[in-house]
Formats: sequence, C-alpha cells, structure tokens
Amino acid sequence: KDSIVIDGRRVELDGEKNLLEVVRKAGIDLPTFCYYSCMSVYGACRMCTVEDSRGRTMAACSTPPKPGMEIRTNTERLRKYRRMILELLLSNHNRDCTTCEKNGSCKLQELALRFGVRKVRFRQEVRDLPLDTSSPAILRDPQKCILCGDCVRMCAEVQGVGALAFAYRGSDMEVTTAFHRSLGDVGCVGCGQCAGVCPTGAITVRDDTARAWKALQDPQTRVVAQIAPAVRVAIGEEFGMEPGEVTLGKLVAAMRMLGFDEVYDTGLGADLTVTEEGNELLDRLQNGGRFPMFTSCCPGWVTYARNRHPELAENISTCRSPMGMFGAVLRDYFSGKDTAEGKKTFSVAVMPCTGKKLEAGWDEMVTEIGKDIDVVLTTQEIAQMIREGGIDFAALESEGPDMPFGLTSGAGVIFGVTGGVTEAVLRNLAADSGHDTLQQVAFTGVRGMEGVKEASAAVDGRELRVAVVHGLRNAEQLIQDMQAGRRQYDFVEVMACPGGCIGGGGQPGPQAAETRAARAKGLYQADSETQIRRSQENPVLSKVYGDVLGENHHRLHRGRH
Ligand code: HC1
Ligand code: SF4
Repeated sequence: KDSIVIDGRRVELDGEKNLLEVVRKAGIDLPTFCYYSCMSVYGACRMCTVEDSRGRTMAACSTPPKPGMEIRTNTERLRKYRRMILELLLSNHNRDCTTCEKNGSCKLQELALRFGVRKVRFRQEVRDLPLDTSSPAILRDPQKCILCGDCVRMCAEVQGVGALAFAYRGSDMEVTTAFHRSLGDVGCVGCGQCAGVCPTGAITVRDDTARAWKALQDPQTRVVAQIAPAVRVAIGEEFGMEPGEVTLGKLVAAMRMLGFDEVYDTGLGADLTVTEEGNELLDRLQNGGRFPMFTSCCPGWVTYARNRHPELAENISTCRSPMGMFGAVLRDYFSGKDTAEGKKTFSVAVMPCTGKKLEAGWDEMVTEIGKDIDVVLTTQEIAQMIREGGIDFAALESEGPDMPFGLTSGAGVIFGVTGGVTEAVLRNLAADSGHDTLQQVAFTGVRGMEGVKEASAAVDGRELRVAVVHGLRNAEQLIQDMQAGRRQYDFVEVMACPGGCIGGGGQPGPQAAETRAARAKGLYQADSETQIRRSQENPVLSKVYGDVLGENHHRLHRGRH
C-alpha cells in the first residue's frame, strides 16, 4: 500500500484528499482556522504548514499526499512560523476575551494558549468597524474577524445563500454584507451555520438568556417551555456526555430547578403538524392543489423560499411549524388561566435552531394578546443558564415533562433529523401501525445523511413520489432540476441545516459529521423505544383539538389567526 513518512513514522494512504487529513489520521492535531472537510479548501490561515525533506514548506490542507513523501510537522521553523501567525492575528484583533461570547470556546484563544503566545510583538491596531446587530438571530463583530472565510464559504457553498462576502483588498479587507446592508436585506435566513464555523467571536448567536432569567424571577409570571426534538440528543455534549445520548429527562429536571413552571416536549407540536400536514396532503391529492407540496417547519427554508422562490408560495404547506403550533396551543390554553389567576404566561421555546428566533417574530405568530412565543433559547443558551445556575447536569435524575401536554409519539421525536418529518407523515398515512408497516416506511429511503434522498410510498391508492433534502444548496439544486423537468415529486421535505435540526446553528459545536450521525442515531433509538409510534395515536391530540383549540383550529396554520 502507498505510504508517506510523517515525523519519521510511516503512515499508509487511504485515499485522503490532502496531507492534513493524513497527518490528523496519524494522531497529530495539526492546527487550522480555515479547514472544514465539507467545504472547499481556502488555504488562507497557513497554520497547517508542514516541511518536506528538502526544507520546502507547504500548507497541508491544500497539498495532495504523494506516495514516498517525507514531511515534518514540528520543526523549530514551523513552530516559530505558527507563533508569528498567531501574533499577527492577535495584533489586529479586539482582545476583550473576558467579556467575549466565545470566551472558553474560541479557537484563537485556544491556539494562542497551545503555542505559548505570551506576548504580541506587533503593535495593536484594531480597525474601528461597527457591530452588526441587524438580525434577531446573528451578531457580527468585525473587530474579532480573522478573515479565515469560513462563514463566507459556509453561507455560499453549503447554504447557497451568499449573504456574506470579502470586501476590499490588502489591509482593508473585511468580511461583510453587500453594500454593508443589514443581514436580513441580503437574504440571510438566520440558520446560524456561519456562527457554527466561526473560530472566534466574530459571528455569534444573539444571547436571549437575560430575558428568560427576568421572566423566571418574576413571581407574577408563569414561565412555560417547550423543548425541541433535537435538543435532547445534543445538550449532554455541553456537560461531557456523548453525542446522541438522550437527556430530555435531565433537561426537564434542570429547567424545573431553574424555576420553569411547566416544561413540555415540542414533539407534541410535531404530532399536530403531522396530522395537519397529512390532511393537507390528502386534501390536495383528492381535491386538487399545488404539487409538490413542500414542508414548512424549517424557518431557514421558509425564509429562503420567500426570498428566492416566491413562485413556490402556494406549494409550501400552510402548516405552522411544531414550535408555532404548540406556541398557539399554549397561549390559548393559559390565557384563560392567566386572567383568572392574575398572572401572565411567558412562553419559552428551547430549540437547536437560531432561525426559530426569526420565526417567533413573524406576523403570523403575533396576535392581539401578544406573541405566541416570547423567547427562543438555543441548546447552547439553555446549557449556559444551567451552568450559571450551578447545576450538575450529568448527575441529575431524569424527570418527565408536564401534563396535560407531556406526551409525544416516536414520530414527533424523529422530526429532528433529516427525513424524519417525511417518515412521520408517511407513518400517519400508512394503513396500520404494525411493526412490519413501520419498518417498510423506515426503509423507503428517507433515512440517512445523503444530501438528497428519494422515496416512494403508496398513499390513497396511488404512488407518492417523495424527496428529502437538507442544506439549502441541495434544495436549490433540487428546485432547479424540478423546474427544468428533470425531476418530479409530490412531496418534498426541506431542512436548511446539514442533517436537519440535529445540526442546527444553536447546537453545541464543533459539529462534525460523526457527531451529527450519533445524534440522528439517538433520535431513532428514542423513537423505537416509545410505545406510541404514530402521531394520530397520541391520546393528547383529542384534548388539544377538542378542549383547547375548538374553533381556533385555524391557529395551527400560517397566515391566518
Ligand atoms: Fe426542529 Fe421542528 S424538528 S424544526 O428541526 O419541525 O428547531 O428539533 O423543534 O418547530 O418538532 C428545530 C428540531 C423543531 C419545529 C419540531
Ligand atoms: Fe448565511 Fe445562515 Fe449565516 Fe445567514 S445565518 S449569514 S444564511 S450562514
């Protein structure tokens, strides 16, 4: 087998695309700021520079491995070089580390520590660039940008949005939006994927924890919360647990300790969505309507479609997202109680998603009695509150969510992974809930991490053609193929983030493909352990439709309230 020599030891080649991957396989953690295997190679930061036997240096990320190569990764020259890069970056970086959002998880901080940078020999020169606070989800602080371009490539290559770009040249270079317009005006969908790859505090997620703390401390306020499916398989990572471990019960316990009065599972909202979306699909099949029908639960996708594909407006399901449906149910349920008890209800949604912060502000989510959701906290934000509360999360005993809304079907739980919404809807439309039927639905091709999946299933006496995509760039490709007549579907599920909500921009980072796969496995495991696998079998639904919603059924749909 072909091999190369790294620091005197032979390492076999296994089809790696570049030297960096071979070096890391050999157990040497070569540092980088700008390398992600899911994006193109930029080679800008030079931190991964290595030296060959003839003393030539090269960036490992952009050098293909050639059999017989001999490279060194830790010569005196390389170590000096890395320190110099770090000092240069630090010299024009706003170094308010102690108050920075990324304090403790900043790559620049981590590498400065690792390479023993104790003093910066260059003059401190930070440009006076203003903060960008234009988005309800994303904050940009250009004074902390190291120009690695990770956000630019994420937004363009994975999401196909292109809201961020490099502007100007040389020492004036900066990452910004076109004409310095606000993020919303350049098509940003709030997915937060840029914040997920930013190595420093230059792009972060808006911190709304103070608003939640304030509500928790007011005795006249009833604080109710819903927890999204994907949070349960990721929050443990913030407390040293493995990705995929299902810790909903610990999270419920921790939130009760923080003072939340009622804690529910967004899975119930997902069960409502499945019911409504399934009915909508059947209605379109039987009475005519626009096809394909697209899902509507992902705010990143809905925003993207509004911006880029207004012609698809009627193809998108009228259903609110599970968060939106549950938000309406909770508001309606508690508003009567509030009047009777002289209280007010503050509704919190704990989500893996930064786009949900945008969604909570949409017109359709605001009625004359106020917003259906008062604040959206990401997985990372609730973890921060738990840490601030001094709670030993990993040691907590599990507790169940509150009644009357605490029951969720397995179908509701798998919403958090790409393909899950489709599988849940197909389960509902299937003839029965026997094991074999459910297995058949699971193996139609909706599961897995491929960017675009296709499946077909028999519904209402005909063959339904289904597609499942995640990552907006994949969605764009699919739409173009459909519009050019190259593909045809009846039902399309779109999730903006890679892997679906499990890979949301509010989840703990860094989010490697293996991490996402482990989280997906955790959700499928949780589903297979539930007794109720189909949404329509959730006994709470009849109470919601009958006692809570009644004539307000339309509140489950968009654009009408
Ligand atoms: Fe999602 Fe959804 S699955 S969008 O990924 O439809 O955020 O987890 O809560 O609303 O249920 C997110 C997750 C989430 C909604 C549901
Ligand atoms: Fe682009 Fe998403 Fe970041 Fe907006 S939030 S700039 S769409 S990556």
